[in-house]
Amino acid sequence: MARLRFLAPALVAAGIATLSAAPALAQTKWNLPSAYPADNFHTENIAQFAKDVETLSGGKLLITLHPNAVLFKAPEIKRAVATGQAQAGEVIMSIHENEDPIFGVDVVPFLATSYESSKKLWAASHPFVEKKMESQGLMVLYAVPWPPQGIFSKTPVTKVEDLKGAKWRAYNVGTSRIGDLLGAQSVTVQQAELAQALATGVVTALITSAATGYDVKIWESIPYFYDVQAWLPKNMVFVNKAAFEALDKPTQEAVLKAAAAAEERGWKSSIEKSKWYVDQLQAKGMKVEPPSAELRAGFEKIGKQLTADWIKKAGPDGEAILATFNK
Ligand code: PCA
Repeated sequence: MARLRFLAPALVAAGIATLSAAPALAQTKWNLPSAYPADNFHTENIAQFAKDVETLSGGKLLITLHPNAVLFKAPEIKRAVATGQAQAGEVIMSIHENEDPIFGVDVVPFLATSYESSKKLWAASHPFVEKKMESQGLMVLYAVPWPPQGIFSKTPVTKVEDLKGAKWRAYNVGTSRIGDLLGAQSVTVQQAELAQALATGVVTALITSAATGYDVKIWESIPYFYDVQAWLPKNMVFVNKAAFEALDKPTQEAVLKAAAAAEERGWKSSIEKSKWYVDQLQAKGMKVEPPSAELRAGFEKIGKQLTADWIKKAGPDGEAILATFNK
């Protein structure tokens, strides 16, 4: 009896919800898991994308964004979308380099270190990434780069040898391998767990953007930042292909139009905010410096090794991308 009494209001509420939500037109709802905080520039851009889709589709497609890896952890998002547990998602492309070298094209050290060259590299590699995603039942909507990657460290770094023995945080295969080549102890930690890993001393050095440094309040445990500008990794927003194809034509067009706008807006805000993020680190009292010539040369040497490895792994596709990129 007590249980019935407990259930009754819930049932009534559910009934009301069903009635009031009865759509005037067929409405589709998508979930979009992402792995970064709600106020990160990538995430804000996705939120705007979702709004645009709602407006452009006349309310026919509603996308709910789930930031901060609450729905799925970063490494799980792509599979969740491929298997239809979510309809769309966002992930850092290079997290999947272990599946296919093509996903690591934008983290080849010193290959594309400016926004301009990153754009060129994306244009050259987009068709190959798209082909791979399609083979997994996915479709790329757009991609946006993080600001250039630099070194954060608990202790001063004037040469690569200073990072020997560091507890080196990695976010993909490439950064983990860099840790190995540095003689550091690599530990893979995604951003959602990074603040804690820093606070507990599990991590003492890492390579990432000033944006992520800012997002995790890195100045609370790390005092040094060296603006190496080694590469600009991209996040991509993608969708389950079958879910996309189930939409009517005008709604599909609304998604594509909103995606094209999101790509443009995202690159613009990454560029505009990249300096702002570095300034914030400085304002919080961090020592922000360009790398010394020796540090830069050391990283370039490691970069050469990783570039050679990537070219070997990526085979003819990699060669084709580099040929277009170098034109
Ligand atoms: N931030 C993400 C990936 C690259 C970046 O700049 C991170 O550190 O997890």
